[in-house]
Amino acid sequence: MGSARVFLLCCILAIFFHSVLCAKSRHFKWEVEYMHWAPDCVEAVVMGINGQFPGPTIRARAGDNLHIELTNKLPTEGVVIHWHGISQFGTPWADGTASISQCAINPGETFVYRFKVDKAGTYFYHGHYGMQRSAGLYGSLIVEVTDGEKEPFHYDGEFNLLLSDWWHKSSHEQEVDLSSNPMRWIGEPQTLLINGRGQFNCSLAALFSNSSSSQCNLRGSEQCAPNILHVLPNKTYRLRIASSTALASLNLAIGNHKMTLVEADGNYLEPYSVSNMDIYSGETYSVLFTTDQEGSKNYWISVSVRGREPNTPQALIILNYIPTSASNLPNLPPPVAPLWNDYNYSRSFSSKILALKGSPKPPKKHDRRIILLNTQNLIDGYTKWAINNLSLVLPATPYLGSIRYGLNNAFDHKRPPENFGPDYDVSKPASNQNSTYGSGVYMLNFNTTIDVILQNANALQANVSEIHPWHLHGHDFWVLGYGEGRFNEKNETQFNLKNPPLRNTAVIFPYGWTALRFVADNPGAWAFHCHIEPHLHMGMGVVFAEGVQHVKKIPNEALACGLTAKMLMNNVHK
Ligand SMILES: [Cu+2]
Repeated sequence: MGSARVFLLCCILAIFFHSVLCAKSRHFKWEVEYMHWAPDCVEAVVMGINGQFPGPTIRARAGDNLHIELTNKLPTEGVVIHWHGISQFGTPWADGTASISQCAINPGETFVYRFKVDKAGTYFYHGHYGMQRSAGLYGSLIVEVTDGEKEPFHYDGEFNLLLSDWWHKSSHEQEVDLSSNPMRWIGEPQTLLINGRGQFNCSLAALFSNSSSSQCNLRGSEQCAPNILHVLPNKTYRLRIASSTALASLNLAIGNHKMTLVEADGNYLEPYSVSNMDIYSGETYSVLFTTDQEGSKNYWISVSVRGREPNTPQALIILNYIPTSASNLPNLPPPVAPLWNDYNYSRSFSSKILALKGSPKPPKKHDRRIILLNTQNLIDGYTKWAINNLSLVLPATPYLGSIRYGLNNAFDHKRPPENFGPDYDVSKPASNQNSTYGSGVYMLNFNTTIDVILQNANALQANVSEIHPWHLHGHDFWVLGYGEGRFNEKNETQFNLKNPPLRNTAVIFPYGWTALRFVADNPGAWAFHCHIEPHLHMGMGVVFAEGVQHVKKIPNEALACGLTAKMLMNNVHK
């Protein structure tokens, strides 16, 4: 029987049984390579896929199986790709984290990522080795609801915006700068990119700006020409937004239009109407907007830096009302973001994000609570980030394989601390700023409920505490609450157990704490880390390992390095 007939039969059966039977396998052949590109009109070298930057957008339906055959065409370095927000239930080796879930794919070699996309939503993928995300290795992954199912909101059309930040210094040079003694900070990005496009040496809105930037004179065919969203009047559109920034926290607004948040990180939200929205690295959203403004005009969509003193111009694209010509620039100045350091605004925005009625609720009680203090430290003069005084260094043998096969010499099995000293003052630089390197592996009992309290603190410099968006692999967690100062067990009474949002990324605000809860029900070894690329690179992460004994046979290609490679060779020669 031909595959078309099998598929048809499956669909007929689905009418009687369940549409999941129609789940499709989707096959992709990708080659990762360096190429010349001008993301912000300045030519540079980017990491692209199949000659594209950003990488190709994947569209699938919930329940589909994806097969991505990834060939590494980088001449001299390994590569992996992480599927951000996908649970990888049953396929933890396909999570795409070098040294955690798999060995990096060597130059010239191919690795097949096989996994199921089980939940509709807005996702993205990106490199997770060294600073390859900063080099431009990212793209969109959109999962639509399965056939016959409906989203809990209506829209007439949709657009996708993948946000990132861009430096003119190469990611390799950035890496060396960050690893130097004394550390050389990478500084603020030169340009913000929307779908890989930005303008460095000109502005679309020079007319409205006080700076000396000249008006862009782009034909539209350039690699840096902005996207234009063409809309019809009196329709509702879904805007999918994902932030793959290496550093920048962002704020997005559509001139004259309100937006309603309806989805975050692949989970539905109680509709939340805003005039602008914050978005941190690692987060995704869907917002709805209605084209109810004067149709003879066009409008700006602006993306601005928040949370750090901005030194990067806004990114702008145009919302074009058909039939108005797209070349008519909006006649009002672009929307202005709230002040970069108005953290009350940021906290208020984040705390109003709540789960849609009927969403899964968190267990009422936790089995274990891990408190993670985030500090900036010096180790032998090198600037690092540390969690409970341990700065993460990744081992040569990926954790998943070494734990699964009981290779005890692959990393330091000493239990990392569950808390930090009662005398530690989070509002001041630490009196003893020394910390050590560690493996940061927390072994979680399978199917237990884990609370994580992320505790922010003062950095090395007095009166400085930064924003850190933390991302968990393999799970969504409930965000139970945010608070200021040092977390206290009494703060538990403030936890929202009624309608906390499920997310895979949550931010800690300066000097504050954020409380998360999740169930350790996904066998594997999962990274949990700050999504700011330089911070992770400087040690800001831990690993949660749970139910690893339930992990089925890990494909050999994921194990071909370190002690697991030795194990494979010994098995072959026995
Ligand atoms: Cu961080």
